[in-house]
Amino acid sequence: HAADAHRTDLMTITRFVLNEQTKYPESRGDFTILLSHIVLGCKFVCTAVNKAGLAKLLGLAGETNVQASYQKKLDVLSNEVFIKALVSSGRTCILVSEEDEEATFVEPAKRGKYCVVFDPLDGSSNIDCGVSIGTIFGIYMMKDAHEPTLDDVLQPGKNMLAAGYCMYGSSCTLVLSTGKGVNGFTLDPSLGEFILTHPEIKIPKKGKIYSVNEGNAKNWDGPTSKYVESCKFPEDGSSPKSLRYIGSMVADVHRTLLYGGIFLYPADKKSPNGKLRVLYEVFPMSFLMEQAGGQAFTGKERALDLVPTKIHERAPIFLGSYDDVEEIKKLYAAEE
Ligand code: AHM
Ligand code: MG
Repeated sequence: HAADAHRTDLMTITRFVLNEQTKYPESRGDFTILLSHIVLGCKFVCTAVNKAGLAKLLGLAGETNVQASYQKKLDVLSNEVFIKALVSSGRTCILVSEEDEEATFVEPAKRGKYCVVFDPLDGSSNIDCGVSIGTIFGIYMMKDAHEPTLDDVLQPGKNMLAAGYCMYGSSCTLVLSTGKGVNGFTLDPSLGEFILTHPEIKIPKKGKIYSVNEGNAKNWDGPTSKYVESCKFPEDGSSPKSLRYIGSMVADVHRTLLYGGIFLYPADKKSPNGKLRVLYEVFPMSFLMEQAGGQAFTGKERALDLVPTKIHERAPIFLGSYDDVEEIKKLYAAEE
């Protein structure tokens, strides 16, 4: 349609968040400003990821990160981009990044009331082969104007004010929740704007896909093994589930959110707390899942109830469609 080609009445992410925030009379635009800085970081990283193959940005940066895995140049760059974007927003006071062993306390002159926890570029094993990777973030608010301490970020996930991720895939997609449902925005490269393309995302109540690194099966516990077995050999006569596993949490969770099913990174004998990080991987994704009508469970409790004691703490995670997570909860309950 000719008229569509000239549509200018687009719901950009800034317009969307402004609309949401103006419903609060006390809102002074701080959250919108913070988010616009996060969005800028995502656009920057998106461009860098797209150019990486050409610009020879790929490869080892010559440093090892706190997780002792090799840090790629794009990881380093993305971390710098987000730290700078967040500090310069003037709205943050504590930043926790997967790439930095210590939290960053913003200097008083640039301080604001928000704490941001993030993984600037997740899916490190997929960087060099052009498979989807992403940024994950969660936002807490300081309760009052005290001197910031680590306790301000060591809060249960249910206290998050907002969470989201940006996926650098076949398109650049930003999925966000400010606690009133989940919305998805796609970057229009010609405009440089994220446009609302997936309003009010709801995860299907039950799905047909399971997503897990089955290479770890040898070391799984009973409930996880039983669950995955039941995905392949269902006892109720239903069809087996399909397996999809990318190995990029953002991409695996994004598919789970849109198509339904379950994503799991369970505990195993070698990693009793699983692999994924509570603050900037487990919490933001669990927040989004619940906001979309799904569930997130650690094998012991509702994921968002967990109270972290260290900023880089790990936890097992089972998240996705309500009914599918309910199954795994039953199996863990039966163990007790
Ligand atoms: P990373 O932070 O080193 O990228 O690791 C996190 C990633 C997640 O994106 C993904 O869900 C998981 O690791 C995959 O782990 P595995 O390769 O053990 O299956
Ligand atoms: Mg990560």
